[in-house]
Amino acid sequence: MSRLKQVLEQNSQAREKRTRKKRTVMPVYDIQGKTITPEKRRRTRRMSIITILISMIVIFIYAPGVFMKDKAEDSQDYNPDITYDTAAVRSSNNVLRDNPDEDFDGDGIQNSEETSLGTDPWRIDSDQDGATDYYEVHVSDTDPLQPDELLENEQKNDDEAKGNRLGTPYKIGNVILWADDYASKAYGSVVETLNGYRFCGFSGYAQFPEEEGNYAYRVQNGIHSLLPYREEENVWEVHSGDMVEIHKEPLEKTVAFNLFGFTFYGGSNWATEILATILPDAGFITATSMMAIDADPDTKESTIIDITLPKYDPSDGSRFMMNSNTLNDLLFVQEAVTEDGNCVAVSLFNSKKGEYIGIIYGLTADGDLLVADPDTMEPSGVIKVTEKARKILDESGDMVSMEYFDYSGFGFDSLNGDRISFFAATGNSADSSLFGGTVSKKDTEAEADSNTDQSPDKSGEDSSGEENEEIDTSEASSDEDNSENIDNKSEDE
Ligand SMILES: [Ca+2]
Ligand SMILES: [Ca+2]
Ligand SMILES: [Ca+2]
Repeated sequence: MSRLKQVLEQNSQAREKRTRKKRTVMPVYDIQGKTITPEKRRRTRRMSIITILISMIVIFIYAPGVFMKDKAEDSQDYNPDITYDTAAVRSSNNVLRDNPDEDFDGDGIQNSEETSLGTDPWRIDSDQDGATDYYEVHVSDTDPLQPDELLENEQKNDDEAKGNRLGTPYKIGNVILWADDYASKAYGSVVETLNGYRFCGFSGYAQFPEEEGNYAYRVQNGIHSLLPYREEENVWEVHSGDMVEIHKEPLEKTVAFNLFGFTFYGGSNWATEILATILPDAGFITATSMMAIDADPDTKESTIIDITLPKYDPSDGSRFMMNSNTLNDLLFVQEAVTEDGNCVAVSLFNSKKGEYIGIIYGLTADGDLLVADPDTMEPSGVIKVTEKARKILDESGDMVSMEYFDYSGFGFDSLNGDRISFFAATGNSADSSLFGGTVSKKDTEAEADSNTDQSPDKSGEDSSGEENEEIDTSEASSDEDNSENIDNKSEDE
């Protein structure tokens, strides 16, 4: 054996020893002190790979939805690049100064007095606490610029005097209500809209006129869902902000699937409903439970007419004398456009920014106002309108429901106190003098018959649903009596 051979052999033996040593299983312990075998280690590795894969799939399915939702919210905040007429701030102030004896908001307080009080001459309730400026200054002797809890106390006292309880049903318009709490009862209201009812600040139970139908749906982002129903009392559970539609027949259900932009619909059954529950509503792979009518939104159409310029004098300050935000004003504009084919001039005003004048030439399917610019006569944006109602203590101390609309668009927002004024129209049917002169509609709330003092909260031993039908509606029909008290002026909110 040569020396070389010997060395090579020794080397290979040593290598083998090293490998053998390496292969020796050294016991490995986990945190609990249990041995981890190689099989277990492999299993753990497989499990973590599967976990990572599943997480990636989950992220892939659900994460885009979060991102897309944010994007959708952003795009709603439509704010086109327009210029404001800042000179209008002075014009508006001049109009106020030159008309000290007028009462622009019709709250019973003259402009000059509003100026010295510091209250808003275009708003009947400057501090938005539900008590009109007149009531606070002349009746309750409270601060019209500091929110007070007058309404809630008034409601409690009123209930006490009449022997009513929180759960006593009452009526607003033709809807019978059972409030969940005194805040709902004192401040909440319901307004009838183009397609149904919107609940504002009210949470509780509602009963709708039977002739309208027996199925109440909440509509949220264009999707209908049946409201929770209490059969014993024949009432529907509603929450503040709910938009409710009444249907005569139950709506047909469907599940909308979307795979990478390809949409298809599956009939509603247990399997599709489970998928709709598991899968997100936005992303690359989605499943959304909806009603068949939600699947084709083309049923509602927008109204668009030729853009024509109404005759008006920009130097005429009369548009600064009003804040035409009542539902009657809105209905008047909608009719002028849809029925008479007339364009309507609108002024949006903010006491710091100034004014933007637009020409309303159409309505979206949802009733929002399509606006064109008077300089270019080209579409410039949309004024989004929302019908609202809230309770107020009017100048005579009556608690009434006031119907109005909120608006936003072109950087203006009624929630910031910005005004809106429809002040001119094309055609003969809509004379500019008609605008702002519409009487505010106030639905009188009627106390329901005290026999029906049965809250749906206390699961009924007897059927109050039948009793509800006995509610005397004669009190509710006093709308007209009430509106006579109202000055022939547009009112804020
Ligand atoms: Ca006033
Ligand atoms: Ca007030
Ligand atoms: Ca106040």
